Amino acid sequence: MSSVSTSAAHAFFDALWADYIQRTPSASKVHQVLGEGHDIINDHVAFRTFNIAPVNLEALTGHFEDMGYFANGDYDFEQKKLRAKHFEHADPTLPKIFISELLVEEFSPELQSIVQDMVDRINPAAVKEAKFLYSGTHWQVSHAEYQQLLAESEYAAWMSAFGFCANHFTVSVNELPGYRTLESVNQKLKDSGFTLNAAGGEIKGSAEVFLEQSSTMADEIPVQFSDKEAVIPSCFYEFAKRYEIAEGKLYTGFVAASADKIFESTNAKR
Ligand code: OOG
Ligand code: NI
Repeated sequence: MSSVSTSAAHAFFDALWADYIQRTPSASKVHQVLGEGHDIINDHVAFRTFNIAPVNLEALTGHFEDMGYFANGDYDFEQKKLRAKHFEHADPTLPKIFISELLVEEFSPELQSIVQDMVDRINPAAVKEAKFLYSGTHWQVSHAEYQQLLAESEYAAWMSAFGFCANHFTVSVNELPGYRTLESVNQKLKDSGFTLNAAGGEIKGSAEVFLEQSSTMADEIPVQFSDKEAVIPSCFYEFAKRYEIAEGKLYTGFVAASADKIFESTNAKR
């Protein structure tokens, strides 16, 4: 690990966070409620993309490899038609990275054509800069196109509205002073007025799979479509508690069955 790549990584996450809180007003409130003046350590940050050039998963992961990250897990989501990978860094103060991509060819020709039109707007040279990862949309779809995508894939619709950005940051409950359990974190959040994602239960996973996760339902913010403005779900905050797989060694991977439900944090609340 070079200190050059580590300091570049810290600068990257500062910029990514500044972008994320613009569409996630509740993120700063999460820090106030849980942090009470302490720094919050993030377990991981998640990104979404499409499996088509020039923005497929492998095209984006080069930025993390440049920062010193290495790949350490592959995940498949058959029903949602997604695949994902996770990356880790030798510097424990840097968050893990979870990147998924939509398997576009498995959807209808109509969805494929809307997505291809979106991706065609991207300048391939822009993808080669790390700041592409928080560059947002490079296109504008109509509200009807958004609805059409939503009918087939909530993920595709979310991408059409928000593009490239941090989908969520994740509080590391292991490193959160004052809380021993994920239940107590969830209770504090609910008492403070947050709505948790209840898909598959508020707590996804267990000590048996070495990872417990929960998340807020995404904030809802106004988005300007090509024809009109509409209020839709943006980004959320996740909470993760990891368990030891060996003495003094926490599990560093993800759990596909739990992740499958975390994806639903950007569904509409009702
Ligand atoms: C990613 C959902 C999965 C996790 O920690 O399991 C995930 C997403 O919603 O893009 O973040
Ligand atoms: Ni996550």
